[in-house]
Amino acid sequence: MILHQYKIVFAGTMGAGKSEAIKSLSSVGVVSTEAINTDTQSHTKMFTTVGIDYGELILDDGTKVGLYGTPGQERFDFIWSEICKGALGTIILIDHSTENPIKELDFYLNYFKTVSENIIIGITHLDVKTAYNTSIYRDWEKSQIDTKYPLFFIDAREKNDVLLLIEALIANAEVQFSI
Ligand SMILES: Nc1nc2c(ncn2[C@@H]2O[C@H](COP(=O)(O)OP(=O)(O)OP(=O)(O)O)[C@@H](O)[C@H]2O)c(=O)[nH]1
Ligand SMILES: [Mg+2]
Repeated sequence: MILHQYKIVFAGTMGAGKSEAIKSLSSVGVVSTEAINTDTQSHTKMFTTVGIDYGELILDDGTKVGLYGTPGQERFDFIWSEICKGALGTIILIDHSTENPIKELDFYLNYFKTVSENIIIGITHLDVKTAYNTSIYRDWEKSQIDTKYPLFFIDAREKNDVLLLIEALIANAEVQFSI
């Protein structure tokens, strides 16, 4: 029996792993809106999300979680705010191997904190060799004055990593909104 039903949004940089995270978790076939990527300047990957991805996860306690993936490209930002309506919270995924991950993190966080009160951050692609090490996120956390956003290092291809983000988001909502 399903007692609760939640909606959770995946947002963040192009190629960070939003579609992959939903595929890793979903117990039903994912509705995907991927199309050939024409924005190869932003990312060289073959396909990119151009609408909304949808998947579903049933937690051990029977809670049904609707998983909604946003397109990473900024030209689709009109979809971002719509998708967040009625959501329990937003998971922002940032690809550590992009040119300037902190700039991307600030950009997505600044946008999504205006449409979502509950935000968790997941940094992906740590296995890819980059110019930065993970201390940039510790420094970034120290620079955050008002709100502290929980930040995790994950691999979007690993179900247990993505589950950790879902659990953290739900736990945060329990504290914030007594759900
Ligand atoms: N090496 C590595 N690859 C990852 C990781 N997380 C996800 N990927 C891969 O990154 C690629 C891009 O992932 P997607 O899920 O398509 O990215 P997206 O966030 O949906 O991107 P857009 O729809 O274009 O905004 C896929 O091939 C994933 O398997 C990670 O931590 N490490
Ligand atoms: Mg996608």
